[in-house]
Amino acid sequence: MHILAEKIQQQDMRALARAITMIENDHEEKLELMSDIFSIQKKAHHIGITGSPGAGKSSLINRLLTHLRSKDLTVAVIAVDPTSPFSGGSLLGDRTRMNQHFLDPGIFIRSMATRGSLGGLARATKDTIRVCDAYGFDVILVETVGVGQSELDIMKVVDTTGLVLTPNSGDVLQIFKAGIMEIADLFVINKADLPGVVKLKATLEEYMMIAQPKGWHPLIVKTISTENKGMEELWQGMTSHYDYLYETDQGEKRRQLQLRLEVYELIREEIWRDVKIKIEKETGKLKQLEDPAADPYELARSWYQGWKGERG
Ligand SMILES: Nc1nc2c(ncn2[C@@H]2O[C@H](COP(=O)(O)OP(=O)(O)O)[C@@H](O)[C@H]2O)c(=O)[nH]1
Ligand SMILES: [Mg+2]
Repeated sequence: MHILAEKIQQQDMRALARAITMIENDHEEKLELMSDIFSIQKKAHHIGITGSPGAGKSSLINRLLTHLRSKDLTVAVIAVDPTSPFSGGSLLGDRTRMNQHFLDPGIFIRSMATRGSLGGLARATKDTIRVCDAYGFDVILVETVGVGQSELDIMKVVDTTGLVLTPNSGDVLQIFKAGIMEIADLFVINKADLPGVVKLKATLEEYMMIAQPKGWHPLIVKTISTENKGMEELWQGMTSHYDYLYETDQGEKRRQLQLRLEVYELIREEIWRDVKIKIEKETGKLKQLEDPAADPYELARSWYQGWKGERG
């Protein structure tokens, strides 16, 4: 077994941090490490927290973190929001509280580096979740801004997704259009101290009437992060979703679907690498680009057919 995997299993936090850096940098030992990491039994409840910038995700996570620690649960937080790195300080609330978190061995907080492509970030985040899992955390919280495909990709690997909305923000329509509504297992109305809560709740209920979700019916929870209110209700909602997943066959179905998508993703990477190498080795093909009338559709078709033909 890779030395880092061994150390992570023994709950060495520095090894955990080093492994994540290795993932971010696409280190040559990454696949070997990940394979060993994968073989370690997982047990964490993976929770995604998504929503527009400013909805209060970081504040909420900070409060939830404290709440979970009071229940003696260990927690890893992975922040994928490039606009609000946890290391920035202010986002974890006041400095005292932040320091308190950093001194606690039951907490691990990491912002994913924003370098690399967005797809790369999603991939790196999935691997980071796995490494935290191998370490043995009870709960893994992932913060992402719900804006694009890469966030949706990340949300596919968690058990429970909480979508954070705020009253009177006009978020809902945008989120609805982006297809993010459908991934919510839990609607969190944060900033419930502001006016418009009743209306937002009615809008969400209306949405569910139209969408008619099968099986799990998303819960609506109200929170006020700034006043530390609603955390127990939020946690209850999250655990009841988790219980639903594993008391029915939904959890197992979800696991298999995620695994399938991941295998597809890895195959896609492999095939593409193979095709690209072949094409670029054949100078004749690249020469075709010099033709001013070169048609990308035709070229793609014939180059791909050529690659397939060669494989017989
Ligand atoms: N009034 C009110 N403000 C909040 C609440 N939760 C967070 N905020 C504020 O909203 C702003 C954005 O919060 P932040 O956690 O950084 O949002 P994020 O971008 O979603 O992570 C900060 O100024 C918070 O203090 C809340 O429950 N009520
Ligand atoms: Mg944030």
